[in-house]
Amino acid sequence: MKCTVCRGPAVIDVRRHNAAFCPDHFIVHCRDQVRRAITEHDMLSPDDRVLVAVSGGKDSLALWDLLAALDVPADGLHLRLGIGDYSTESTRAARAYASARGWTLHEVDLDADWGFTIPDAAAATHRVPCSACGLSKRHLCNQYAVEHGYDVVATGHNLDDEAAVLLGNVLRWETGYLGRQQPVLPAAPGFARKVKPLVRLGERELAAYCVIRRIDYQVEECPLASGNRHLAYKEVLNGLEHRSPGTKAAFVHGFFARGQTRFTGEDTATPLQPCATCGAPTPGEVCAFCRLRARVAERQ
Ligand code: Q46
Ligand code: ZN
Ligand code: ZN
Repeated sequence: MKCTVCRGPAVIDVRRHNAAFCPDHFIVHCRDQVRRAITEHDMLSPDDRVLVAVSGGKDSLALWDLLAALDVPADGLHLRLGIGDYSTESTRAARAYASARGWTLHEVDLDADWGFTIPDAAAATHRVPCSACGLSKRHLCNQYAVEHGYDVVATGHNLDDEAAVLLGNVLRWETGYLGRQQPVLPAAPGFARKVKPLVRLGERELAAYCVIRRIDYQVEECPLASGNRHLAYKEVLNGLEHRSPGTKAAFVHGFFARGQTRFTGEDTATPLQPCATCGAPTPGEVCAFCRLRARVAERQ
């Protein structure tokens, strides 16, 4: 296998681009894909203060690295979720990465700062842990950004994540979620802009990127992920991609280009007002995060 660019020995093939790359040209490919995503979707302006959500996994650390390579300075925010050894190791990887580069990593500790962990929340809600976890992550990242003057929150959602979420939303015709599934969610009162600069890179590419760049990331999967439907959707999509390379990218980028706008406005039925407890914008009287906190507190 030879590098499509320089004909030197290739270390990875990217079938959907009908290409293979040596380490140096693979890094160039990853940077090009991120630059293209940022430009195509108008994700960032030069003066933006950017906050990267840093879990300590491959996607978020690669994202931070790629943004720096593209001259987008960003601080990190790590949320400590209290998921046993998995969280301890994730925090270690995130801190080690930031301190080796002298970059700023902020932390929010769900247990110390908010009085509960994700396993506590799952037990109190009797639902899969990922619902309480996703809700908490969205709320806390946005709150941190708004309170500390960041314009943008960048997350490490990659092409595989977006394809799996899109398939789930289509299978259930979740029109409200489809209306909000965008590579950029614009800022609104009480909300920082949300961007996903990795939407043009797959999971396998991001793992290879970290190996080539010698980024030490948390390799374990979250032990609470097993109830997550997206794992099954990823398996199905991997099967389709194997038979027909480019399927995932066509599905996701075709949706962004031609499908998504048909669903905008589907979720704006209720006007937002400040949460009575924390002030975050919410359609109800109390926001979902504060309701979650109250449920966990009741049980404790
Ligand atoms: S950390 Fe949280 Fe993920 Fe674990 S509980 Fe689910 S959402 S799987 S990215
Ligand atoms: Zn090359
Ligand atoms: Zn609230």
